[in-house]
Amino acid sequence: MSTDTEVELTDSFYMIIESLKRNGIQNIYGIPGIPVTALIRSWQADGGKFFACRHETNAAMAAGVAGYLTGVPGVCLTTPAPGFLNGLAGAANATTNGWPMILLSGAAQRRNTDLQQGAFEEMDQLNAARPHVKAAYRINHIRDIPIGITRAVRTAVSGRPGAVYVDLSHEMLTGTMPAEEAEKLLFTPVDLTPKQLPDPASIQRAADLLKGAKNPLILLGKGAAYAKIDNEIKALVEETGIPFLPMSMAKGLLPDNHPQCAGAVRSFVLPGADVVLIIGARLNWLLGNGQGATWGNQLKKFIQIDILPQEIDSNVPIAAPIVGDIASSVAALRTALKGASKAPAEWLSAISERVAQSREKLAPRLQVKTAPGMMNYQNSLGAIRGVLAKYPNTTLVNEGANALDNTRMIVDQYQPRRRIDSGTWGIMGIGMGACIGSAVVTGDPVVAVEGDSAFGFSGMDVETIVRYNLPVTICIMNNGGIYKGNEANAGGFAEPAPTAFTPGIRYDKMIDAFGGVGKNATTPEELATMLEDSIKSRKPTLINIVLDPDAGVESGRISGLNIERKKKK
Ligand code: OXT
Ligand code: ADP
Ligand code: MG
Repeated sequence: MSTDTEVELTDSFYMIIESLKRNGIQNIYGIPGIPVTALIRSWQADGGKFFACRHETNAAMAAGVAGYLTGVPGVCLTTPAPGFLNGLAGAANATTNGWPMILLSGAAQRRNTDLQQGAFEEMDQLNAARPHVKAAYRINHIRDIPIGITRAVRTAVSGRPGAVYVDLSHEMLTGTMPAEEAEKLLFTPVDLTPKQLPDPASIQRAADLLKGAKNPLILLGKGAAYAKIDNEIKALVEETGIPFLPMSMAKGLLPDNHPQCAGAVRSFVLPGADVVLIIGARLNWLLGNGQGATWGNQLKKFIQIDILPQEIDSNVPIAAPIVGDIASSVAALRTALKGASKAPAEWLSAISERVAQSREKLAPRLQVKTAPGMMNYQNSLGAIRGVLAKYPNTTLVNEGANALDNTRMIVDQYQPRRRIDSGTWGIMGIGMGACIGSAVVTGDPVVAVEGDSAFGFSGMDVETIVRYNLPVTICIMNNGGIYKGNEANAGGFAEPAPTAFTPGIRYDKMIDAFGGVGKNATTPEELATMLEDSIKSRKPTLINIVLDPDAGVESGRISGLNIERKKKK
């Protein structure tokens, strides 16, 4: 008798599935194909959830968003070469946003790939991934699976979170080993996100600065939302009496209608503040890189809490850096500030007055009447705003240009981590993936407010939303194009302008075709009723919102970043 028949063997699929489970992974998003189809079937057979998407980028976006919302890396599984490359776009987005995720991909035989002999879907995926992820690892042997998967998970969640690529080599995927030995290799990791305590001296320096401030401001970023210390952040804000400004995805960490929220007067508080406490935000393009007109052309005294040391002084000098995790740093800062007097009342009342004015100015614009089929961003979003206020546990997914900027301004958020958007890169294409990821991990309703162009980047995954019966409502802000739908070809030719789509598209018919609910809204009243019905029903729904094709401006609020032609023809 040969040894093979005497020793019970196990295979790499078992080792991958067990290792993922021991790392807390319950869901995988992806697309099957050679060589991972059987792995996916085995995962499902074992009770794991698999969300089969229609494009790997959307699967990877779903995984990234799931990672952001839960703190457990979202996992995306792809086939080699193009499947992997599609997934890589979502992994790069997760890395850029600081979201934990893992991209697992099957790969062609290393023997042929390394000699460039032309294997099926041959590609040097490890090296292609490297610049776009926090780390890229390859598991070459079945014995390395438990360590390899845990290493990926620990890398994804520790420090500044990000995406990790794991190359599942063909040789490894076909491997077997004795079952008894395999069991000894499997393990559950201990303390995946240990505390990273700040230096007490850095806390004292920051507390002293804040105590001496006349016009202090707290800037909350999505790192603060990710830290999930919502009550402690609320306590810091309320104990100090310091006004706060949320970055886009930090909206709702404290409610937008909180008396200290300065969201409605951004261009007053950024130049007006003297000391700014940044919690989990980067001084990148979204904050004028910490300088210039955004800040009144003055260098502020910045206190910055971040887990990544090299984020400090990345754009401008930081007067009081605090390097540590947000939970430990905020706790230490609160202790150091005990007994300190509150922020000057004049500063807060000047802000409150302006916030009230700003909100009053906006209110009538949200009610304006327009002819049927000629809605604008303000009255359509006014309707959406009213409905969402009744369902604060809804996750809002948002992308576009005008569709993005107006929604951020008009729709208030009331709960933490309920807004997912184009993020740090300002990209289109997060839409349907973000809907899938957030619906899966929260179980709560999701409403996507999508520019009609933005929607096109991920639109086919509406079918996935219908197939898994996810409680998602997709609202398409249909102005017929990118920024506007009525631009003519600049040369006066008959072909369309680069920004214009086919007029009068009925996106609602798309979801009809898949068996979901399609609606066409021509007035704010219709829209409000359709949206509320849809949230209540939890049925996958798409509402085509018919806007005036002239509604919208070039590039929304960031038109200043455009480059105009220097020499006119
Ligand atoms: O204080 P001031 O006076 O300044 O006022 C501010 C607030 O105080 C006030 N406010 C309020 N007032 C009253 N009440 C309330 N509640 C309130 N809240 C706020 O409102 C203003 C604005 O507030 P905000 O937003 O805080 O302030 P501001 O100054 O705008 O903030 C600056 C920024 C930079 C932080 C902010 O603007 C921001 O976050 N911007 C993000 C911009 C972004 O990411 N844009 C997306 C990219 S645009 C472009 O690249 C597009 N592409 C190209 C492309 C991309 N991106 N990706 C890929 C993969 N391929 C191609 C494309 C194709 S957009 C696009 C499609 C566009 O077409 P669509 O059809 O999809 O969309 P439509 O435009 O709708 O047609
Ligand atoms: P926003 O886009 O909202 O301004 P960014 O993504 O630019 O936010 O910044 C988030 C910051 O938060 C990153 O610099 C990241 O390193 C930091 N961060 C994320 N999680 C933590 C944490 N738990 N503790 C400390 N810093 C964190
Ligand atoms: Mg549009």
